[in-house]
Amino acid sequence: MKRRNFVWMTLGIAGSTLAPRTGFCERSSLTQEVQAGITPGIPPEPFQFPKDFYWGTATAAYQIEGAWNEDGKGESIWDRFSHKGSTIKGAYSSDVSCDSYHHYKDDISLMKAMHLNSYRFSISWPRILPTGTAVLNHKGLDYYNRLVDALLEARIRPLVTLYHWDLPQALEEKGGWPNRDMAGYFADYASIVATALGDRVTNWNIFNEPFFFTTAGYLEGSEAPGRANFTDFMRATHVVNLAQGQAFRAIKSARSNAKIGTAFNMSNAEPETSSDADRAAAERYHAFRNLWWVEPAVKGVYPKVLASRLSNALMDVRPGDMEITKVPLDFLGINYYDRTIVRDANIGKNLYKNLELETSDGKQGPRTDFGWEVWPDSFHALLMRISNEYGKPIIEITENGCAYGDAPDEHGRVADQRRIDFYRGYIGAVARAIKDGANIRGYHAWSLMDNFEWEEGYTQRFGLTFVDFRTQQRTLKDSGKWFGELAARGKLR
Ligand code: PNW
Repeated sequence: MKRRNFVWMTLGIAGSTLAPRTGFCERSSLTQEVQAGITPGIPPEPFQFPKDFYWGTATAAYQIEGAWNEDGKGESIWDRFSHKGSTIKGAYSSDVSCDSYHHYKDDISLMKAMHLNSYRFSISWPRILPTGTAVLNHKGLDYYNRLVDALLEARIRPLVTLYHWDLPQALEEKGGWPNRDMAGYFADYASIVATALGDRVTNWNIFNEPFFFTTAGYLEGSEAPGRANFTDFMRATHVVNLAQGQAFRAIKSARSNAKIGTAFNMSNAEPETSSDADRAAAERYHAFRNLWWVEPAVKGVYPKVLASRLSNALMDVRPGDMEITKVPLDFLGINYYDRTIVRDANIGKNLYKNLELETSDGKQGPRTDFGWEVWPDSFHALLMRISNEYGKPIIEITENGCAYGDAPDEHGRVADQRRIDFYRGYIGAVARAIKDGANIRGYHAWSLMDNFEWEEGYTQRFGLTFVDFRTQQRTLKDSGKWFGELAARGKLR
C-alpha cells in the first residue's frame, strides 16, 4: 500500500476504485498558474537568495541511524512494528539502514561537499531514555554530542527534531499518545536534551508532522504503533498539542535563547470545483490538515471552522488545557510534498465523516516514482496563505523532496535529471514566495541520502545521495551536485 493511501482507507474505499474526477482541471486559475512559470517543465525565473539563507538536508533517526539495539538503546515502536515481518515492504526494518550511527562523519562530508550550512536531524528518544522516562543512557547522549560537535566543526547549523515518530515502546505500553501522561514524559525528555545539547544547539523542532504520525499511527493503523481507533486518535491529537506546549516551555526554561518550532506537514487544499460546497470542504480540510497543531499553539484554540464537527469532548479537552497548548512558536517549520484536491462528500467514516469531505491527489502534473504529483505552484500558494494568515512568521522549509529510483550507471554516475527538475520547480516556488513577501529563512531537502522509507522499506529513494545498502557506499547524485552548486552561490537559474 502506498503511504498516501491511508486517506482512501479512512474513507473505506480502495484508492484504485476512485477514478480521477474531471472538473477541477477547468478552474479558471489554471491559466494564471501556467503563466506564473512554476508549473512542471517551465523553468522558474532566476532568483538570488539572501546570503544568510540556510541550505540544508533533513533526515530522521529511525530512517538512517541503524544500531537499533546498540550502546543501551531501548526499543521503539518502529523497532517493534518493523520486526513483525509483515508490515514493511520486503519485510525489512531499519536495524542497519544507512548505519549513520557509525558513518555520521561520512554523512557530514557529503554535506560539506554540497556547501550546506544547515542539517535537520532527529534524536531517538529511546537512545537517550531507553524506557522513555527516568534512566538516562549516557552512551546514547554521547552519540548526539559527537554529531553536534562534528557539525559545528564543519560550520553546519544543527536543527534538531525531538520527535520523528520513534516513541519508546515502553511508553506505547502505557497507552501511547492518547494517554495524557505522555505530555509530561515528553517535556521531561525535551528538557534533558535541551540541557545537554543546548549550549551548542539553538534551533529546535518539537515534532515532525503531527498530522501524519497521529493519523497513520492511531486512526489508520498503517504505521507504528498500528492502531485504528477514532477516539484514541482524537485524544492523541490533543495530547500532542499539550506535549507541544509543555515541551516548548521545558526547552525555554532549560535554554532561554532557544528558537523553537514544529515541522508541520502541510498540503495546499484546493477545491475540486468552484462550487461553494467544495470551497467550504477545502477550508475544513485546511483547518485540520494544516492548522490543527498550529492554532492551539499560536492562538490557544482549535480551528473555529471545525468546532461543531470535532468537539472538545471528543478529544477530552479539560479546563486549562488550551492555556497549556498556547505558546509563541519562534518559527513555523513546513514539510511540503503535494497538494490535496478536496470535495464536499458525505460517504466517509470517522474523521472524514465528521469533516464531510473526500480527498484525492492532483492529476495535472507528472508523478514521482512514489506516485506523488509534481505541482510546484501549490507550494507557493500554501506558503503565501500561511505567511499572510499568520502575519509573516519566520518560516523554515523543514522538508521537501521526491522519490525516484535512479541508480549508478556503469561509470558510477547517478543521472537523476527528474529530481533536479523537481527541485528547480519547488525551490522556484520558494523564491517566488520570498519575492512576494514571505519570511522564509531556510530550505531542507528530503533527504541527504536514500534511507528507510517507513512502510515502503527501501523501495523509495528520496536521497540527493545514492546509498548502496550492502556496502554503505554513498554516491552523490547529479541532483546532489546541482543542489550543492545552488547552496554555494544561492542563485537559482
Ligand atoms: C515525511 N503523504 O512524511 C516524513 O517526515 C519523512 O520521514 C518521510 O520519509 C518523507 O516525508 C517522505 O515520505 C510524509 O502521505 C508522510 O503525503 C506522508 C506523506 C508525505 C510525507
